[in-house]
Amino acid sequence: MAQDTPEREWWKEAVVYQIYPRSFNDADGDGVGDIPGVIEKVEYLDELGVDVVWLCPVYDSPNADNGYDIRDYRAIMDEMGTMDDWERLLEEVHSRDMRLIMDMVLNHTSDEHEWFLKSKERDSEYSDYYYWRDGEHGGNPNNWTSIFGGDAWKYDEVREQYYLHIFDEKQPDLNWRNEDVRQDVYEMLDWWLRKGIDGFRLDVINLISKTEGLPDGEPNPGWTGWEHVINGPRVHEYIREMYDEVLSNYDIMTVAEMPGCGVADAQQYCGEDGDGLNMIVHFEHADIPYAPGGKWDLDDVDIHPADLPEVAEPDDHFNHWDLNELRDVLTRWQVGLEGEGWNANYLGNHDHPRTVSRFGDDGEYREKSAKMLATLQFTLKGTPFIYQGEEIGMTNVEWNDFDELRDVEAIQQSEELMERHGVNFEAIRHVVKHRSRDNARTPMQWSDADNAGFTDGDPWIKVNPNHESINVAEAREAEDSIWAYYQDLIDLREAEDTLVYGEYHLLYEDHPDIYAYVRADDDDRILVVLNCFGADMTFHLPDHLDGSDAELLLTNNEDPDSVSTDLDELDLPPYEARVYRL
Ligand code: TEU
Repeated sequence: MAQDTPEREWWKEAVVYQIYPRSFNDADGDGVGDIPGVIEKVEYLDELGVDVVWLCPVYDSPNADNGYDIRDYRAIMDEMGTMDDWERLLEEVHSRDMRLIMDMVLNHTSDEHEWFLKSKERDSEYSDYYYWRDGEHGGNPNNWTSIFGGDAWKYDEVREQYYLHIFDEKQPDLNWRNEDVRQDVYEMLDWWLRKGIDGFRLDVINLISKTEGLPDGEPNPGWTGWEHVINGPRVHEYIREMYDEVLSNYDIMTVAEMPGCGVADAQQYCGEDGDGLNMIVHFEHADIPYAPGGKWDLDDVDIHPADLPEVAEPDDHFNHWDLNELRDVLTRWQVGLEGEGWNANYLGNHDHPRTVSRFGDDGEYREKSAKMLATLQFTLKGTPFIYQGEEIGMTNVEWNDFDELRDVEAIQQSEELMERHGVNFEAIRHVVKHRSRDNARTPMQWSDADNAGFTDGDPWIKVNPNHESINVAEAREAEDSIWAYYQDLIDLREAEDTLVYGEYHLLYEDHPDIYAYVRADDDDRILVVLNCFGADMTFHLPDHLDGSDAELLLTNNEDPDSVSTDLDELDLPPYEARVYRL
């Protein structure tokens, strides 16, 4: 692709690494990861080869939802360090030619935010900053439920009204219809941008406009009311305004997290003539292993006290996914945004169980399948996002006791499940194992030392016992580790423009095990072939492509030198990944 192609952007060429700071590295020994801990690891990130660090919330917060409940947008949470620490982090990142993007939560604040405290006192300036309503027939103003379980309304004794909270009751929704709210938000965003950051990851930003009148929703086993909250009537107007007034003034990257966003919506949010956002973190592939009502819709799971102790479901039940479904979703986004927008390619983050446990095999083929999944992520068109620990193939963990849970969603949903079915934790333990967000939040495994080298203190959440064999120190010793493979992938993407800008052409539309596609520019073709499961497969190059001069660019095969370039008939061992230049 020619150097002067107008669609070239640094954020398209970048590799992003997501840090959940609470679980990343603890420098002061209080058991909670912190900003000085991140600073200690900037060098590590540089060596891995990442370009952009996305820092999950570090703002002042009472931590009902680990920082996604912000009490003060302009201050750093005590546990995380100080603003000076944060400034130092920015410097450290920039001095290595990397960039920093901040996670920003604008749909809601903490109920301890000054705006909310004033709002509930009916302070004239702030009275209308949140959704306040009188009750209906002695109950909630409508039938909406919270994403975390339970009702979406809470009665406030001071104001004697109910307020809306789509997430936890400590996360009241901001009323974006109020222009003062919007102006305050924009000013705050500008304040951060003036500090020199390189962009934002915008939390649930497509939830900020609710249907006028807040009508009842269709009852839904997962989340009632979502159709009045997601992609609401004025959402494009608000985002466009935010872009025009603030974001467009800076050369930044904007990653918008959007549950319930389809590719047609995405074209509007981030397309050429869209609202100005760069890319969308959508949920269409991430939600595949879940029932229609979402990850905690468990009507299809047997939970009967009588079944104990045989209640444990085979792991397959929870992680079942169909390649056709995954390929359809990814292809829809690849094709739908071609020339129209840009994809954010992730498989896991802090809200989902671990990638290799969901989409790969975290037993026998852990290393091989983790590498295969990473190959998928890095060779699709879009910006790849690594979630901390993916680069060493971290896995889910057993949750043996209710008291081990830390995630507000896992706790609330488990309580609801136990109550609904009249069972104890033992009966739903297997559900939590495959659904809890805590799986992704166990501490980063730096070494085989106590607490995985994460902290000298008592970790705030349990450490996965498998850190004895799965850890960074070990991965960096071994030449063919997952870690080394990530480095290779990053190098490859940097070297091959076609992997960044080339078009995606799907091959093998409905093969149940093999996912294959070509990335193509005018004069270059790169073929990606992935055996997604644990059986041997054979791949045949379709007739319309010429594989006679194929050159192997990368493989996760244990013996790369033995790998064939005969694409007419290619034997693929379990979880094999191959990248060829045609
Ligand atoms: O997540 C939004 C969201 O809708 C889902 O991730 C949801 O929390 C869960 O996965 C449903 O099963 C964002 C943040 O990423 C998450 O950590 C926060 O808890 C949430 O918003 C509220 O701010």
